Amino acid sequence: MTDLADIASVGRDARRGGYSRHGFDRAEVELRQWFTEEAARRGLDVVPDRNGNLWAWWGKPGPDAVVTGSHLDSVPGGGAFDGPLGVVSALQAVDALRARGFRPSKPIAVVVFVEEEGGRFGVACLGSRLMTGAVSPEAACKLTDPDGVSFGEAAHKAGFDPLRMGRDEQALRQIGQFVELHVEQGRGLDVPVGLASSILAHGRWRFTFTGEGNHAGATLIEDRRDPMLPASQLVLAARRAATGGARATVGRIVPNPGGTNVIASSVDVWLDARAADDARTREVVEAISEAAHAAAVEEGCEVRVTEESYGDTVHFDSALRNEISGVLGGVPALPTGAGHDAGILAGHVPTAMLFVRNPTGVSHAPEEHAEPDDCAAGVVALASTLEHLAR
Ligand code: HGY
Ligand code: MN
Ligand code: MN
Repeated sequence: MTDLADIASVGRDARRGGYSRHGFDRAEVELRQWFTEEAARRGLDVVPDRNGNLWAWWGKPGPDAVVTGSHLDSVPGGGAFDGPLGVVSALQAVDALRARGFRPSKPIAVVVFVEEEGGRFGVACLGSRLMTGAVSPEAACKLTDPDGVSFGEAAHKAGFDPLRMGRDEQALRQIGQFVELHVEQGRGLDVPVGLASSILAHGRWRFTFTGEGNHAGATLIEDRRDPMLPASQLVLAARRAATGGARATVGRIVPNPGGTNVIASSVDVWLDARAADDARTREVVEAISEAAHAAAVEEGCEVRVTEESYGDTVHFDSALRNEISGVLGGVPALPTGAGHDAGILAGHVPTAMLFVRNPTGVSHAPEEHAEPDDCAAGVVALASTLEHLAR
């Protein structure tokens, strides 16, 4: 908790509440600096990889390492635990292992992935997707933030060479197992620690509605082609389509130009849709797209849909999960609707996730919270897991 307190003032968002810490922005760069100092204080060698991720090594970097860690960036106005709890718990687990004189027979690494939330450049898990090749460096470096700054420029400014980015075979070969500790983001865990069984299929789609910008007062209703109308229909269609456990969310609508007395000329709407499998997710998005197109035609507007990111359902490695559950004396396994870097790595290396109880289940909001005793239980569980895997 003192480590979390150390960074509690970094990236506070006075307007939204909570934290806004995004890939390579000032707050996240400050957190990278904090992580580097904390790792160095423990004698861990911090080695940035070529995709913007940081690796702190206990032992010489080598194949079959036991890797843990998470991310330090947040959603806009996010909570204090989503991401940082996994990084801080990893450092605390190293301390606990050192305190009991454990000497790992394999390298152990604590990794911090960049832009996990996609809060600045729009694609979630960008650092782990670049490392696994799930996103090409060309596509990633072209992504821009709301001010038009590209990921490539921001990465370059932070000391990374965009031309060297891309699938990192060496980094992947070094990972024997990856175990990410994370605050639970729903209300599925009623004991201090659990394990993840699966992640919903999920993606992000951008809908751009185009009509005719005009004067809010001088334009008769019958003369309007107002893109805000089909945009609003999309929001309602998303809720209608999200049945049977599926989820569909519009959390971001940006009218252009965005004046109170101006009929927008275009409106961008981002849809986040998730469901138990690929077919169901696509079905939900299809239903919403149909409603959006019909509403656009009704209002004399055009609409363009772009899929910005997508990941199929993740089923975590049951052998590794059962092995860890055994080490911990049997903890519940639960599915999650939240995406994680562990979800990206699960397709490449044996991967598991430890969850720490979230008493309210609220996440991606300033009210996100985990009790100190449960956080401590998480550190104990992670330390036991690392000791078992690296013995
Ligand atoms: O959106 C997610 O599920 C994750 O927090 N990036
Ligand atoms: Mn998150
Ligand atoms: Mn997270």
